[in-house]
Amino acid sequence: MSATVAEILIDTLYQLGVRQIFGVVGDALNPLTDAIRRDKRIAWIGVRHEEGAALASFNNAAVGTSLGQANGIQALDRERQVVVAVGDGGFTMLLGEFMTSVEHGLPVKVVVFNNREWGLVHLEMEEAGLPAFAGSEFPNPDFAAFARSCGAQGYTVRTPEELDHGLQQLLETPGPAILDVFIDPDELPVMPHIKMEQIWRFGLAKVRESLIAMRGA
Ligand SMILES: Cc1ncc(C[n+]2csc(CCOP(=O)(O)OP(=O)(O)O)c2C)c(N)n1
Ligand SMILES: [Mg+2]
Repeated sequence: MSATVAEILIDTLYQLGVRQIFGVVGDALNPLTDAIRRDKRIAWIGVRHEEGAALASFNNAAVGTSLGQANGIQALDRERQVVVAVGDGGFTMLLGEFMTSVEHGLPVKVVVFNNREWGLVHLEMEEAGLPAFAGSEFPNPDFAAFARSCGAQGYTVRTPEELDHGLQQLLETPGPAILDVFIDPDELPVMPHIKMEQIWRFGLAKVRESLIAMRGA
């Protein structure tokens, strides 16, 4: 019997290393969940809504969950200050959660590491010897202006010298607040284990990126 699209998809996901899928589906995706149930190699973990999926999968290093978690923690104990350190990509995945902080008067403080890119993904491409794709970079809104438009406070730091003052302003704000910290996109994250092979491929990717830049492609 020939395979269905859902079965091929599940097999491909399994080959790519996927072992759990968190989600909520409407009827249109029933064939997919049915294929997961029959296949048994991948576990289906049903949740009530998309944000729940992002939260439930935190043990798989899901980005985008931190402000939702911070709101929950701050609601449990309003006396202790909750500070969120979050990448710009992860933060913009669930930006609306900041309005939840405002609505419920949760005084969370958000420090956004603004490098205008999916930095780790960019590095992973280069580690594989590939020039980073254009799609790994993105424009951002003005996070401080966004905070103010929500009825909260927002501050911006563009140089290392401004950081201390920015953090002080942030922590002295009584309600929810965002500190938008501009980071050099070329700064490399410190990885726990680095193999010689990765260094070699990273160099190769940099040479390829230079050649592409010279060609103007
Ligand atoms: C929900 C989810 N989608 C995609 C990924 C893959 N991923 C791992 S790191 C990363 C980049 C995060 O970008 P950002 O938050 O801007 O942090 P940066 O690496 O730039 O510091 C992505 C997309 C993930 N871990 N979780
Ligand atoms: Mg980033």
